[in-house]
Amino acid sequence: MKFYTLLVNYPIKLNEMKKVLFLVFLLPLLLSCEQDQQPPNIVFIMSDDHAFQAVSAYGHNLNNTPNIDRIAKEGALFNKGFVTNSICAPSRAVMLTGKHSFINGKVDNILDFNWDQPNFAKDLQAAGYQTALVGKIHLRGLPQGFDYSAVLPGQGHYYNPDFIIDGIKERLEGYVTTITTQLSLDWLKNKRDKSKPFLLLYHQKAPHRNWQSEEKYLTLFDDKTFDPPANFFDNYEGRPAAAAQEMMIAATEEQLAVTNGNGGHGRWGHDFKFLVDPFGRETRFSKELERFTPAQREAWLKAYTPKNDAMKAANLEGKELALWKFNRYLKDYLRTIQSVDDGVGEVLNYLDENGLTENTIVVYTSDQGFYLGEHGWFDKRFMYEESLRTPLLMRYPKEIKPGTQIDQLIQNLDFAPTFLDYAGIPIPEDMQGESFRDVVSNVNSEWRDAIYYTYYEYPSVHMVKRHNGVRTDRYKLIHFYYDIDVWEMYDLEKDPSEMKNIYDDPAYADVQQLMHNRFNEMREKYGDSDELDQQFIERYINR
Ligand code: SGN
Ligand code: CA
Repeated sequence: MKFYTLLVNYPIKLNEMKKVLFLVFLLPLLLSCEQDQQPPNIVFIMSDDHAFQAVSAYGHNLNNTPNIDRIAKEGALFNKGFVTNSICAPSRAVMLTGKHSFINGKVDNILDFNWDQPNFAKDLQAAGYQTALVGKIHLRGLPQGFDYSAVLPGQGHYYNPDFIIDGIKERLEGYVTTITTQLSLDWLKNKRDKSKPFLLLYHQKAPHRNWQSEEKYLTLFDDKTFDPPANFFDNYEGRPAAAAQEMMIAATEEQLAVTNGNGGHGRWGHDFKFLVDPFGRETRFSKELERFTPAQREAWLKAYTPKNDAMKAANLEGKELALWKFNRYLKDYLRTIQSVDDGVGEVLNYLDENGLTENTIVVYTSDQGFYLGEHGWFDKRFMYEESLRTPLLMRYPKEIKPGTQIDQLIQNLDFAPTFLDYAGIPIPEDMQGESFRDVVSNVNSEWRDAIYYTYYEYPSVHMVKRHNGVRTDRYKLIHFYYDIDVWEMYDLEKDPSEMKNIYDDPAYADVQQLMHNRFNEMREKYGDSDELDQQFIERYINR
């Protein structure tokens, strides 16, 4: 306010009008300079199950995400952003605590998360930040570390979702992605103390299964036919754990009949949106439509009925049927992303319009990657590339040059220490991630050369076996255990789609030894062990 006082009192012979002009044009500038001296604000945008293949900045030509892309255009695009455990709630627990699943205790979607432990939002809050969490968090209990929280219970619903707002549940009418954006903007505009720096976790449910799109996008991509990835018809040779999964887009009727419990492979009702399947069997999808308002239901049926009728009339079989299912899945999935991208645009606009762009770190990422037909799959969980890797884009004009590309191995473990670093808060010694602040500013090229991975939720929906492993820039070693004892190794340079398990290939004997060493080093470094694996098996069985 020093400048303001100076201006008002300065004894120059300006008439009142000129003085007003100075105040109108100069004051906001000076105030924004003062704001720039504050620690940076943080908008951490996370969507659920958003594959990097479906962010146009990565160049896969499936869809257009101009608003998400803008973050990388004006900042950095990470080509090697990974998770430590490719499943929702554990990923969020890692993001909050900066610790691996086996240390923070939230190893799967089922066991409880202990909110009493430290997390970076608590640290920022204690340092004077205004903090908010809006959308999906998938961790039971009242979120700790937030001045305001509006979260979906569990997975949440696409249409007319319940939200738990500061601990009180209420049903809101409308589409979940839009509502999550509105609640976030409302907090930014009306609910925070604007004299303080802020942290907003803006976390979308979309594009999580079962991919219900907003009314205005129900027919987007209707005129397109997508080709599946080259390994869509994978036969899983040499990879028994991959063969045992239940997450096929185009499972046969026989495979669907033996699916283990609820969920599993792509289903006619829930996933492909048929009220009556092509064999004349009623699905349970009509139950899901009961949540819709009459107008939402009408829009939905108007869009899907002709498409479903045409599909039935075509009597598709075999490969053609598989490709039809692939297209139905991919289009619904991409439609939900369009609304996510719209919301990102609205939040970026808010920052622009309020002079906040310069001093705000914006991150866009997902809780894990996702299969868009690679190996014939949807879902995630495996340590194979498409679910291990996430989209990761980041903008902070003060430190990151526009158009930066980052090829270092970054993990979701690194978010907590990175945010604390930017905020000027000491990073707790027991956090296991590293701040990548210098990496993204191209200041420091020293960085890790391998990442460690664990996955625990088995037996469960999708039947992905327990495994852990290590990935370097070029190689990946995976160990599947519990009811199987299988090692896999991949040369990502020669075989980026991980079709050939080279673990027993004599030509790679040296690499195998090196990777085993790396694996053991990693387990030791982070404090993981066979005993811990066994403990988590017992906890799971006795839950
Ligand atoms: C639900 C989904 C699964 C998904 C898990 C975990 N089935 O169970 O397909 O793998 O969530 O997803 S659904 O029929 O409910 O859609 S996660 O992202 O929350 O980990
Ligand atoms: Ca998820």
